[in-house]
Amino acid sequence: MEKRINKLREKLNEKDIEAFLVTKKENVRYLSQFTGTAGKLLITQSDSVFITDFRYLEQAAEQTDGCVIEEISSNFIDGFAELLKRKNVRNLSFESQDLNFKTYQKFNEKLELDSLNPVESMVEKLRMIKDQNEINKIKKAVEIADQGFQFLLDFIEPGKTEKEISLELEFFMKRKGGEANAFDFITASGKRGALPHGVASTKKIEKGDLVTIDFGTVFQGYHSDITRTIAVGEPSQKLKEIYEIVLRAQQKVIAEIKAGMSCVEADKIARDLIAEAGYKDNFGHGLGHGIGLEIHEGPRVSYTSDDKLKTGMVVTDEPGIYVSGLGGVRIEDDLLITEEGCEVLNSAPKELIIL
Ligand SMILES: [Mn+2]
Repeated sequence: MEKRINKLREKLNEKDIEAFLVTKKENVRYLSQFTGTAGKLLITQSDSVFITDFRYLEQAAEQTDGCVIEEISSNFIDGFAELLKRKNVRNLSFESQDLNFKTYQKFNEKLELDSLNPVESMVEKLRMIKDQNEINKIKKAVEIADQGFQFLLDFIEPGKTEKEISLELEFFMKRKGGEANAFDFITASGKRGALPHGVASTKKIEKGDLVTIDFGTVFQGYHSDITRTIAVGEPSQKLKEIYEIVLRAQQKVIAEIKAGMSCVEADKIARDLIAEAGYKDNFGHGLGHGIGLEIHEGPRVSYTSDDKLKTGMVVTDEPGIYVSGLGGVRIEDDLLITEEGCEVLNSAPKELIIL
């Protein structure tokens, strides 16, 4: 973990940051390995201090390495003011996307600093590139999700509700070692398939429906994210056509995506193909996003992104076509970006399956 903290320290140096308070749970976990809920990290040029309360002292001692543990139990702000004084910190930077306004006001009032400075996405930028240890955890989360898809093929049938499907899928993946749902699963069947984020409802699966299931699990903190669309009974010609277009777009991305490409270019691979097929206005979201300790993290793979793809990023490839009143199709895999291209982490089948 010291390696990660040292990398962060280099960034702090570049930006002349004297002391940095990390409060976002996933960032604290990334830098310290601490999995509890109450922990903060104070990083200065010479110190890495892990701050927690009495409930987590033992866990912090067990999980963290490379940091000094500091207990602040009763009154955080007074204890923190004292710690900063002891470390001679005069200028403190904080994570502007995480620290709430009330806490900021308190810091302003009580810390007696020369300056209090907002910093954006500093640790998140480091987190975009995964090391081997992180890739292994994502792979395990993906493997469990792929098994979940096989389970669905046996489970889905007309008459079952979308909610029932989501619930049984959750139970199955947790039994396989998933520790939590990566997000509220989307199970959208028939016309509801036109809702890109249609969470499972009480609608029953009917013959002729396409069913889009977007789900994932968490393994040792790391997320997987997969979408498959399957047919229950013979779908209409139009839905079959849409399926083939989405599949071609999804596979074209796999064939062409690689390190060095901008995220806008990657998005364009799928977007152009879908537009040429006549569905330009039916693909309203970006191609994908990074996954890791969070289900949505950098880079953003979309037509408005400033990010660039680099080796070691793990991103989703999830084009879709949604037609109001008819239904929709989305197909999603998780990709590890490499020098020459990408490694597809999922192995669940993608040809149209008709149950
Ligand atoms: Mn996704």
